[in-house]
Amino acid sequence: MAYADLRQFMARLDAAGELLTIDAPVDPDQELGAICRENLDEKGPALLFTNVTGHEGSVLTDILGTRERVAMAMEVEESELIESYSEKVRRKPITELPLVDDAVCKQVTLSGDEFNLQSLVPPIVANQQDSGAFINYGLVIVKDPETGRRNMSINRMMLKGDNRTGIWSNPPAHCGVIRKKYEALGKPMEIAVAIGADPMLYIASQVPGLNLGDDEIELASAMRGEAIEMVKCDTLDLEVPANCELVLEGIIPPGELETEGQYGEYPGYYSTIEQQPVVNFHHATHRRDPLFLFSYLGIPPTETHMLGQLAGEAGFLAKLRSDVAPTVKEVYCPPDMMTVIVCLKKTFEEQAKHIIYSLWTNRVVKTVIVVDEDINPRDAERVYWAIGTRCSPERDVIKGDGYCTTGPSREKYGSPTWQKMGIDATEPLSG
Ligand SMILES: Cc1cc2nc3c(=O)[nH]c(=O)nc-3n(C[C@H](O)[C@H](O)[C@H](O)COP(=O)(O)O)c2cc1C
Ligand SMILES: [Mn+2]
Repeated sequence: MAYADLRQFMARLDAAGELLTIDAPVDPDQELGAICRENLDEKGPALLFTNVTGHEGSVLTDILGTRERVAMAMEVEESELIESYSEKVRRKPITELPLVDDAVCKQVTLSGDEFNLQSLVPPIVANQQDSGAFINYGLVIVKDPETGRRNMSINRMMLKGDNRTGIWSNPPAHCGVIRKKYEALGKPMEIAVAIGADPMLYIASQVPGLNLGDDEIELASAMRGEAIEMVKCDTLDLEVPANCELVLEGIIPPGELETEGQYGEYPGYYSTIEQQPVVNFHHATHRRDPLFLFSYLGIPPTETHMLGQLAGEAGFLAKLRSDVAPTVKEVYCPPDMMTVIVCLKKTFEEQAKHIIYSLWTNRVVKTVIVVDEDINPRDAERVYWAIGTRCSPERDVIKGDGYCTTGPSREKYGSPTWQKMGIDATEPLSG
């Protein structure tokens, strides 16, 4: 049975000893983030903070921080995780999502003067040099103005006061592409942010390789085996999952950009300050005592890396097997999300290079290492050995340039584009 909502999943975590409740007062300014950091490093449980200074409700974090918890969210054994994920993301989306009138996310309505974003959102400044507090685990729901198709993604939103936030979308991601369409039309973009929902929505929101027009909520429905009930927004022509904790309704005006960031990003560095769109929120609905969901972001491991690793290992294996190398044995994605190690039974000499070029098209992937089938890709020392003994840098280290950057890095030469690297650490076939 699929989880009906976040609370059911939280109860399941609790029953499995995977939830720690922290009743002591915790400062949302860096203290909460520091606790999450340490907890992630120790592969600790999900954390429920019931006493966040300056915030009335509880804050739940790190729900998908380990493979074990992702397996619980997908209702499979940990050993079946990759196989199950691969099968579920290939399911036919459930396109008929029931619209309900009576939804728990509408238990409380805040409109007009009653609406105050600050009273709904804990002011979490996760890392020391973040430019302020961010909402960073909201399900951002928008519609393509040309096709009317819905898109759901996770995008950080910097709190700016006056019910206003920033929003950041990687330009090639759908949310960014759709916003550009509204911008070109000179039209405001309606945006709903659903906070706290069935964990499958978070997993589905991070599935790579979807097409513009693919609705992540329809996919999540297929992945959990049951349609997600939706409810109409009060003030927008958008629908949101009916059982979520909190819904924020707002508008992105065209032609308005403001400074956004800096922000501690998934590669482990701060993003730079840039001009980005803003969101003006004007309305909210929520459950009584809404849970707020937050995800610490920074150096791996984090939830973001956990989901990236899972998507990478399952997705790249399927892609490579159907694309350039049916004889790929295994794919290992270390938690950094930028490196992929492919274990291959090579059938033609150039095959490792084909794999490298094929994986570079993924925007997060930076370094691809290909090893032979006798090397366990998860054993770093064996991988180093293979590189040391089977790779001729002149021919076997290949480089690509001109890719768009996906996050801040500390490369030395300040290139505006991203370079990529491939290491063919396979033996010659004839050898
Ligand atoms: C906690 C978390 C925060 C994220 N923040 C952002 C963000 O601020 N901007 C962004 O473009 N992607 C962010 N992502 C990644 C996107 O949600 C992801 O790439 C998604 O697939 C984009 O979907 P889309 O192509 O439909 O827009 C975040 C992911 C997670 C797990
Ligand atoms: Mn999308």
